[in-house]
Amino acid sequence: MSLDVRRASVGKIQNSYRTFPLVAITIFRNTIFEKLFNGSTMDPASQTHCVLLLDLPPSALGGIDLLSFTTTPRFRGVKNLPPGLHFVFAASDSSLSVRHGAWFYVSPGSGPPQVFVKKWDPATEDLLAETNQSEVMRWRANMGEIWKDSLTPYRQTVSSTDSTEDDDTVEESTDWSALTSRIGPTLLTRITGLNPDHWSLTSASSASQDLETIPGLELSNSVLYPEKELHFLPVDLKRTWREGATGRERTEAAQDRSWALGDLIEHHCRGEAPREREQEIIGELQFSFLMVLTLNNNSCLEQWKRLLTLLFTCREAVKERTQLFIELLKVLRLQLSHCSDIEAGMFDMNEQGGGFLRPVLRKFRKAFDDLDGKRKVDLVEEFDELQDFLRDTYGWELDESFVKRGMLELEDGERVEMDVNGADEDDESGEYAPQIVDLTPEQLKELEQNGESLASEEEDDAELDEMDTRY
Ligand SMILES: *[C@@H]1O[C@H](CO)[C@@H](O)[C@H](O)[C@H]1NC(C)=O
Ligand SMILES: CC(=O)N[C@H]1CO[C@H](CO)[C@@H](O)[C@@H]1O
Repeated sequence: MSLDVRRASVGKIQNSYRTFPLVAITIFRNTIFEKLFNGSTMDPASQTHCVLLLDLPPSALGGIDLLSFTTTPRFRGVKNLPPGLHFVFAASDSSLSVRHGAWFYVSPGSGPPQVFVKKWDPATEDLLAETNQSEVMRWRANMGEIWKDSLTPYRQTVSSTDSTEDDDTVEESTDWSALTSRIGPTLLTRITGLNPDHWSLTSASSASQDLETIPGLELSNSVLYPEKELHFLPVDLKRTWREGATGRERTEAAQDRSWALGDLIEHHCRGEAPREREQEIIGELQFSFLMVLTLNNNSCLEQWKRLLTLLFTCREAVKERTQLFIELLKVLRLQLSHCSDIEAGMFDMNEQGGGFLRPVLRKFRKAFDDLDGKRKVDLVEEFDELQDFLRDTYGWELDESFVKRGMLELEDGERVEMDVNGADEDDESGEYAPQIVDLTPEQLKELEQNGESLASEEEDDAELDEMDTRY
């Protein structure tokens, strides 16, 4: 008894996130036998884990994990879900309308098939979990009615061999597991609130950090759905030193953000073990990336950028947490391999200069100078793979094989010549970027002779404040 699943348009599927993805799934019966069996009670043994997406308007956008599609009137959900974490999302149509999604977790093991029931509320245009247990029981009991014709098998790619009969092939994407490897219940609950199996958010969910920076956000359509606040790790690139730090400590913490990273890991991540807390940083990076990819949410994009900027401007931490950074480089490479198709601008990769990422990566490369031994070898290897990928895909050069020199004008008008490799980086990494130049001993001396004792520790507070405005 096969289910014939056809797509009206598959041309765009590889680029499913570039324009709004359009894969029409047309499900229809193709044999007389299916007509006979349709509606009969199904053999429970043939049932698999599934998620129902009910009450969607006609031609809605539906999606699960990395695949999205336009639904047909008959569509009721997705079956054959592999165990693990999944993300379903929907929107009233496949244009620019606000998307709603929810994370849920299919437990492994040999228990009975799990059924997740989500329904579209037309009044609020929101995707809700069905909380009425009698409703859930009713859907469970009547699964046979919709199983064949209205549930589409889980898949992550569209293969051309679709017409092969009978096996409802599960094409598992290993990428999805890799892209979610560090996302877990603790993280989802921290960010979206305690709502197991329906950790939800929408395109327009915002983080408090962004309320000032995204124009028009506070005016958004929050009458229908009061916006849910996302509880991201509080990355503040403008203050990366401890409370009460002054002078040199601040200056150093602005150049090497390891203190700020450590503070997030120790005081804001919720994992039990230290290693778990570190991995939560990666988890949040994965979460925010996927929420940009599937929902186009801007707050998540901002958090993704903030986290990467923070991580890649650490030096000391690279020594202490080498494993974390090796994993970071791996995860980033995989993410970047998925973002090239997203609609223009979202990830800025092809922008001249590579957006925010290229300069911070270049800077990061320099942190390896302080390392030695095996961890350096491992880190360099991972970095080189990322570098090769970026060169092949985007034509980026991260190597700095030449040293640029230029004149730097000091506050009193004095001009000194120095390396300006850092200069273009700082231009590009935005308003938070510290204006840092590495002085050679000669230059330091010269500065001191000119009465500008930048490195001196006796600066008084007035001078300090002045300095801070530059960081
Ligand atoms: C739950 O659903 C049943 C029908 O399936 C209905 O009779 C009942 O009123 C619902 N309960 C609530 C609290 O909505
Ligand atoms: C497509 C879409 O709805 N994008 C929204 C993502 O979230 C930001 C704010 O966080 C909104 O401004 C966008 O409209």
